[in-house]
Amino acid sequence: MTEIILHHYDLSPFSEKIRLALGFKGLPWKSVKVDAVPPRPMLDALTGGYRRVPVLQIGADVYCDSEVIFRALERLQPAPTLYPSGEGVAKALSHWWDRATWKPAIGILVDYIGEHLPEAFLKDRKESYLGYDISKDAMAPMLPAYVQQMTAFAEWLDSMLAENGDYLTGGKLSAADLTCHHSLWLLRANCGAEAIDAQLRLSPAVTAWMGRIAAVGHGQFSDMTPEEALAAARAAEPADSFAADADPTGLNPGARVTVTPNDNARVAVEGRLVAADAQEIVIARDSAETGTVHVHFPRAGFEVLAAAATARSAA
Ligand SMILES: N[C@@H](CCC(=O)N[C@@H](CS)C(=O)NCC(=O)O)C(=O)O
Repeated sequence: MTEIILHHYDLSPFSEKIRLALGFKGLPWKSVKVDAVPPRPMLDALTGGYRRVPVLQIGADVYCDSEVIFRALERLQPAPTLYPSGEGVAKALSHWWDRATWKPAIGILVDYIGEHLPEAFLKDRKESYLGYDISKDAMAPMLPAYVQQMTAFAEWLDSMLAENGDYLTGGKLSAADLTCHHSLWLLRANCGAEAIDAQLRLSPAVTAWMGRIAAVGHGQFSDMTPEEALAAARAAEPADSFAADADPTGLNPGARVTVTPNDNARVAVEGRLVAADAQEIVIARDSAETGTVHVHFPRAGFEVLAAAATARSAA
């Protein structure tokens, strides 16, 4: 099997979801560490400039965003499934959690450790990623509101566990568990579990569930250099593993399109449309460093437009 390569950094909670998913599926993987602050020229060569982490690479196929990475892993190895209660509930829960908790979680995080974050990190997050200032001083006035949001959401997790048993969507772990774990993991790991459990009123059921998710582990992995990852892309042909029915907006294969996240880090990646359905879009890109790669994105949370239309709307 072609190697599974994860481009990530340790403190990235969205990467933690994927490390756990690889452990859960028992898939061995290669770890390529990227800097927490761009530039990341070798990763850009693979993705066409998508500016977030994690990115998963399997040969000449590159998957941007944790949702489509889950989908790729599920295709590669269906069992054990990440969707034991169906895809809809797990994906909807994940989409809500990722978007609703990210700003509150960062606000609480910087209250504990904000003074240790380098200036370059804060500048990058404001100017190129989130669009707002995440320094401790800037976020402090809203701290009570962030705690209120996280406390409300944590009670919903408790209610799901009371209803469903060991995991959020039922008796078996799903993608929703790996997602809802991630921002609490970030806070407990960096601010102290005891302090966070008390501040966010995490119930014993929620903390026991956190323990069950952490126990999944990251599976078997070893380091790889970014140069080796680029060589792996060059040596491979993109796979035809994605059987697309059709793009819901009538974009045709071969069309030049841009794909842009609709929440933050709004960098457009341009390429030739290869395949699309309601859940996933694949574009082809060519470069000397990588050869031809297929770059995959989810549809939910991303805007796909004809490249000419993007140019017009930017003008
Ligand atoms: N929707 C994306 C969100 C990814 C995301 O925001 N990742 C953070 C790190 S946890 C990031 O990219 N931060 C800015 C950066 O590292 O450049 C996903 O699910 O993968």
